[in-house]
Amino acid sequence: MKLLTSAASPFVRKVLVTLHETDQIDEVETIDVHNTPLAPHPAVAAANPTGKIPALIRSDAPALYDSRVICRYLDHRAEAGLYPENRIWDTLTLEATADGILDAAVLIIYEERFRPTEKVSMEWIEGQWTKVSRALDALNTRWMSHLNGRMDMGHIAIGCALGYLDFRHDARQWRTGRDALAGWYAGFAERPSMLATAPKA
Ligand SMILES: N[C@@H](CCC(=O)N[C@@H](CS)C(=O)NCC(=O)O)C(=O)O
Repeated sequence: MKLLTSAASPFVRKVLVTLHETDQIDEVETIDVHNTPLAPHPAVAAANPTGKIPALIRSDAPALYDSRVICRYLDHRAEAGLYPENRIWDTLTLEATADGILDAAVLIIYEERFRPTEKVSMEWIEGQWTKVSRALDALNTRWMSHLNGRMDMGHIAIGCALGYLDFRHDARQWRTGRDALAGWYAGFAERPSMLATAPKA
């Protein structure tokens, strides 16, 4: 299998952490690509019509894309139990919360990076940050008992989302007023899978 990656992408990181946690990292060749909304890499566009990474190219079947699909496929392949039946809807909602944080956090970076300066909308950026902030509050108040339980895909996704906030939005200081979540992340960030996949610019 070949995985189209970038060292800065938090969605790619979800897949890499899953590969480590399910002991499949040696079964995938990673191919680093330069991919932006304005200039999708040809290999990415060929594998995923939406032009986004990660995409997983398989030799015997069509490419898979969207981190949620790839992670679920990898879990199924390894029978790793990252989507426990007894709390499946919570697990998927937690993953969706992480991906929602990431969509908003990545769009802020794109707004600043890919739009002409005079067209950058601070109001729009703050609207995106409000989504992040609301989701972080929900995690800190409503999701801590899940996060403090046995690891599933929700944990991996939230770990990657918080790692991305540290990487790209450090100045926003997401930990302030969210001690429970910050405490949980301090432990999760020390997992070997997280240490091995730290984002790079
Ligand atoms: N829902 C997708 C989001 C993937 C995504 O947004 N990837 C970014 C890199 S972090 C990308 O490839 N962006 C290029 C674009 O938006 O055209 C997933 O979970 O895989």
